[in-house]
Amino acid sequence: MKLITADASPFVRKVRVLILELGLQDSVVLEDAGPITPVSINAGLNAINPLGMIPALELDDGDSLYDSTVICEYLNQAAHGPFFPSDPSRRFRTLRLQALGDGMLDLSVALRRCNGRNGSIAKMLKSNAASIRWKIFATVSNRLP
Ligand SMILES: N[C@@H](CCC(=O)N[C@@H](CS)C(=O)NCC(=O)O)C(=O)O
Repeated sequence: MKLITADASPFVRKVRVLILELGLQDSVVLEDAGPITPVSINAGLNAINPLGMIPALELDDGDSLYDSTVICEYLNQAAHGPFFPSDPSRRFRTLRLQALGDGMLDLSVALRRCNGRNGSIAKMLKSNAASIRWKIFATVSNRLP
């Protein structure tokens, strides 16, 4: 399998942590995606993920998977890992925890794009980020999923 990556991507790091946890280092080759920007097309990446986003996983049979949530669940199943339980109650708590983490990562990516910018969208995102961070802190410290 080949994981299409970029060093700065927190979603790629999430998948790479799972690869280490599952002991799959020898089964997954890492390949840098090359230049990715929101306003340009990376043809090689788009052939694997029409959304043009990383991480994307190329399977040995030529098929591909994308979105870190799908990739993580696939890798866990391939390695018979413990991270996505099948019991419904535990499963949905796990998926909720993943959604919480992904929400924080989405925010971090959006904020990085605002760096050094002070337009109205950047200002709105920064103030949303402060509010969301406060809500996350309050939620997580009171009742961890
Ligand atoms: N929901 C996606 C989010 C992935 C994502 O935001 N990737 C960013 C890099 S951290 C990306 O590829 N951005 C390229 C773009 O927006 O064109 C996942 O979980 O895989």
